[in-house]
Amino acid sequence: MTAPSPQETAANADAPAELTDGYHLVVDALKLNDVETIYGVVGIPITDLARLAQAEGIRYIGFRHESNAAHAAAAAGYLTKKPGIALTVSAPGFLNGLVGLANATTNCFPMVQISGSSERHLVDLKQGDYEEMDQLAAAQPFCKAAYRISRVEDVGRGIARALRTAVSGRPGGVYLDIPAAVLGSIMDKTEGAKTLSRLVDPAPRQLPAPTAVDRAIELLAGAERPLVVLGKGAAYAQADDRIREFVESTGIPYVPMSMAKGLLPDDHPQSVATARSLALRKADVVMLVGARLNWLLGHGEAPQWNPDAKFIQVDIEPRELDSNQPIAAPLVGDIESVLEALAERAKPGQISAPAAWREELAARSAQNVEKMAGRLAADPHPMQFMGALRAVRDVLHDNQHAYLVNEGANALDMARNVIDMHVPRHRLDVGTWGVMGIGMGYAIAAAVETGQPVIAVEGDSAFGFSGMELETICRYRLPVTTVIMNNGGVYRGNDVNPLDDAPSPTTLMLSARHDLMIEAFGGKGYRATTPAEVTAALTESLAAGGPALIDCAIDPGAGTESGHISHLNPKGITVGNIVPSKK
Ligand SMILES: Cc1ncc(C[n+]2csc(CCOP(=O)(O)OP(=O)(O)O)c2C)c(N)n1
Repeated sequence: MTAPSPQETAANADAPAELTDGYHLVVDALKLNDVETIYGVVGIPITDLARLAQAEGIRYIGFRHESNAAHAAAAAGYLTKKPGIALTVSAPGFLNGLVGLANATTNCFPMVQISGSSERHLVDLKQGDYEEMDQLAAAQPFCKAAYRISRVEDVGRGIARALRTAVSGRPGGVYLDIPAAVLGSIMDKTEGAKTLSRLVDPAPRQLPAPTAVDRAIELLAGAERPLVVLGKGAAYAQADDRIREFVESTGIPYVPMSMAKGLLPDDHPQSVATARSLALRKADVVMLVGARLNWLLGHGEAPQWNPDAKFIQVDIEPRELDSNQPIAAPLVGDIESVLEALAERAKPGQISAPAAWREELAARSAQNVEKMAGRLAADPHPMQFMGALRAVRDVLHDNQHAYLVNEGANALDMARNVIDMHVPRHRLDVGTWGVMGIGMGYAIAAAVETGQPVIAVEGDSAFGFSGMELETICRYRLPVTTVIMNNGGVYRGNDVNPLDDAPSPTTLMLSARHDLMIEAFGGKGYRATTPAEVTAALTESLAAGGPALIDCAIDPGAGTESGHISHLNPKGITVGNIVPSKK
C-alpha cells in the first residue's frame, strides 16, 4: 500500500467530513440489533426519530395514546423474545407510557421505552422548560432499570445496555432517556459508526447446578400426588417441545396459568385445569415452571393448597424463590436448560404419577366438564356471557392460528374457562396485575408481529381504556376483530344509585353501539343479540381479514362484582348495604 501523496492529504483535509447525529445513531444502533418495529406517539423531540426510523426500514406503528403503544411493545416482547420498543415524547407522553412499562416489568416481558426528554440544564435547575421533568428518576421505580444517554458518543452503548438488560435474566421493562440535545448533536460519521455495537448472545442460557437437578428429581420420584403448574414464563421461554416431553414422559398432571393455556393443547389428557381446586388442595409435590406463587396462586397458602406440599420452582431469578412458601428444590436457570438437565439426569421411569392420583383428578374433571356443558348449552335471552363466549370458542376452534386477547372482569374469567387454546402463546390477557387497557395494544402487536388474525374479547368497560386505537387498527388495516361483551357496566349494567337518578359508579351506557364506532373509521361493525349472530359475524370477519368489531348485547344483570375475585374487595360495615344519606 502506498502512502497518500502530500497533495492527496491536503485534498482530503479540505473535503467536508461526513457527519452523523443522535437521531441517525439511535436508528443505526436499533437496526444493528435487529429491531424491526417501533410502537409510539410522536411529538417534540422524537418526531424526526420516528420519520428517520421509518425511512431506514424500521416499521413504525403510530398510536393514539402512549399507554397503548407501550402495552403493544410489551406484547411484542412476549411474543418474540426480543425487546419491544415504545417511543414517547417528554413528560406527559413519557408518563402515559409508564403504565405499559411497569406492567411489562410485572409480567416479565422484555421491552424498552425510549423517551425524548427536555434540556438537562433547564430541567436540573427547574427553570421551567417545555415539558420539564426528571424522567429518569420518575421511571426508576417502575422498571427493571433506567438509563440516560448524555453524550452523542454514548448512543450505541446506551441502546446496547437497554436491550441487554430488558431481555437477559428475568426479562422486564427498561427505560432509556434521550435528551433532545443528544438527538440533535452532530459528530463525525466514521467515528460515530465505531461507537455502535451488536449484542452477542443477548439472553445467555443459564444452566442449573447438577445437585439442584438431582434434588428435584428425588422429590418428584417420591411424590404420590405430583402436579406441574405452567406459568406464562413457561410460554415465554419457547421451550415448547421440552415442556411437552417432560409432561408426557412423566405423566404428571398439569395446570396451565391463563397465558400458558395452549402451551399444551387445552384438551390434553393430562390437563387438570377443570379439576384445579382439587389438584391444588391435594398435590404433595408441586413443580412450578415459570409460574410465581403470587396472588394468582393464593400465595401457596392452605387451605387452597395442601399445607404439607413441597414446592420445586423453576425460575431464572433466584430472588423469586421463597417469596411466599419455602422452596424445597430450587431450580435456577432458563426453562429449556432446566428441563434438558432433568431429562438427562432422571433415570427412565424414575418420575411418574401414580394411577390413583390421575384417576381421582380425571373423575373430578369429568364431573366439572359436565356441569359446565349444561351452562354452555343454555341459550337464554337476553344473551349471557356464556352463550357469546361459546360462539367465540367454536369459531376459534376452527381457526387455531388466530390469537386471542382478553380483558375485563367477567369477560376475562369466563372466557378463560370457556375458550380452549390449542397453540402456544396465542392467548394474551391482563396478566399479573389484572390491568385494564391492554386490549387494543396487545391486539395490534399480535397482528403486527405475527401477521395472523386476532380476536380481542373485551368487557365493555375494559374496551374503553384503549378504544380509540380502533382508528390505529383501521389505519393499518390490521386483521383484528374486537368482540365486546356489552352488559352496560363495569362488571354488571343493572346497578342502581340509591340517592337519585345519576348513573351509579359502575354504570355505563347499555345502549352504546360500539359497532358504529369502528364504522367511523371504515371498519366493519356488527351487532349481535344471539350466539348464532356472534358465530356468523366472527366467521365472516375472520374470512374478510380486516378490522371488525362485534358488539354483543349481553344481559345487564349478567356477571358478578369483580368477576371471580369478589373476595378481594375490602369488606367494611356497609358491605352490600349502602344506605342513601338524607338530602
Ligand atoms: C387500569 C385499571 N383500572 C381499573 C381497574 C378495575 N377494574 C377491574 S375489572 C374492570 C372492568 C370490568 O368491567 P368490564 O370490562 O365491562 O367487564 P365485565 O365484568 O362486564 O365482563 C375495572 C374497571 C383495573 N383492573 N385496571
